[in-house]
Amino acid sequence: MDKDLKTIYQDILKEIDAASHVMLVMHQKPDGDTAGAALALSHYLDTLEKPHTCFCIDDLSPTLKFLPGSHKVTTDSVHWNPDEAKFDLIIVLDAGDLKYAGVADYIDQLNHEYKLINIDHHATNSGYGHHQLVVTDASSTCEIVHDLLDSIQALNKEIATCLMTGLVTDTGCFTNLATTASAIDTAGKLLLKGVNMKSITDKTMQNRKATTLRLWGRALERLQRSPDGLVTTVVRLKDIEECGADEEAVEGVANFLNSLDDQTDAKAIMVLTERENGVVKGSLRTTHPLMDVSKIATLFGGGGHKKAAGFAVSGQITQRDGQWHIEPA
Ligand SMILES: [Mn+2]
Repeated sequence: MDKDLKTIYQDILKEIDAASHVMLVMHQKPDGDTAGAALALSHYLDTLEKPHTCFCIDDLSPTLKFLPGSHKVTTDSVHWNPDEAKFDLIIVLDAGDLKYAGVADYIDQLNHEYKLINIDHHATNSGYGHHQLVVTDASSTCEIVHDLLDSIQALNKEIATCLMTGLVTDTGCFTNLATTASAIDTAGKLLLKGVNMKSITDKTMQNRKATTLRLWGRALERLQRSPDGLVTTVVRLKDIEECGADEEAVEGVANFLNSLDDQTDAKAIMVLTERENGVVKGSLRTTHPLMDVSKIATLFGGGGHKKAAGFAVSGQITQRDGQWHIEPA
C-alpha cells in the first residue's frame, strides 16, 4: 500500500479515537455516494460506541431510505449552534468544498476547537480540512471509505451495504467511466460481506415512481434531433405540476436520457427545464468519446464536466411551429 495513504489512515483513525463526538456531513442534495459513505462511517462509530451525528442540509431522497441507519440522518441546524455544538471532529464526505457540502457558514460560526477531515474523490477538491483523504482516481468516496475501514478489518454487512450503494450509484451500476478495476475489485469484496446487490440496484437504479415515469414520458415524446446530432427535449413547469413529479424526477431526466446510441443517433443530449422564478435550466450529457459538453454549457454561462454539464438562463419555454423556444419571461 501507498505509504502516504497508510499515514493518512492512521491520522484519521487517531482523530476518531480521540474525538468525544463526531459530526458526519453529507453534501447537499445527497446522492448514494455521500449518504453511503457517511452512514458506513456511522455504523463503524456505532461499533466503537462513539457518539456522533449524521447531518445533511437536505433530506435523503426516498430512494435512499433503504440504507441501514438512514433514520439517523438529521437536517436540523440546531446541531451547529455555536453555543451548543458538542462535536469535536467533523468528517465531510464526497464534497469538493464546504460550500458544496452546505456547511461552510455553519463551520465559520463555530467558536470551539474542532478537527476537520475531508474524504473525497473529486478532482476539483479544494484541499480543505486538517486531514485530507482525497483520492481522485477512486470511483467513489465509498471506495475510499472501504479502503480505510478494510485496512483495520472493520467491514461488516451493514457497512458493506452502505458502501456498495455509493459504488453502484457513482458508477451507474458499473457502466460509466468511473468503473475502474479497483471499483469492481471493491464490489467483489463487499459482496463477500453478504451485500444484497440486486436489492441495491433495484432500489437505486430501477424502481421508479409512476409520477417520475409520467414526467420522463413527456420528455421522451418531445425528443428532437438537430442535424449536428444534438438531441433536445423540454420539461415545463406545467408538466412537473400535472405529473406530480418530485425534484428527483426532474433532476433525473438528463441522466435517464443519456443512453442514446452515440454512433448513429446523437452526439449529446440537452434537457431544458423550466424552474420557478422564470429560470430555464439546461442539462447536457454525452457518452460520445470526442464530445465535451462543458464547452456548450460555457456558451450559456454555465459549466461542469466533459460528459455532464449545465447552465441556467432566464426565460420561459414556449412552442412555436412545432419547435421549442426559450423566450423572456
Ligand atoms: Mn461521489
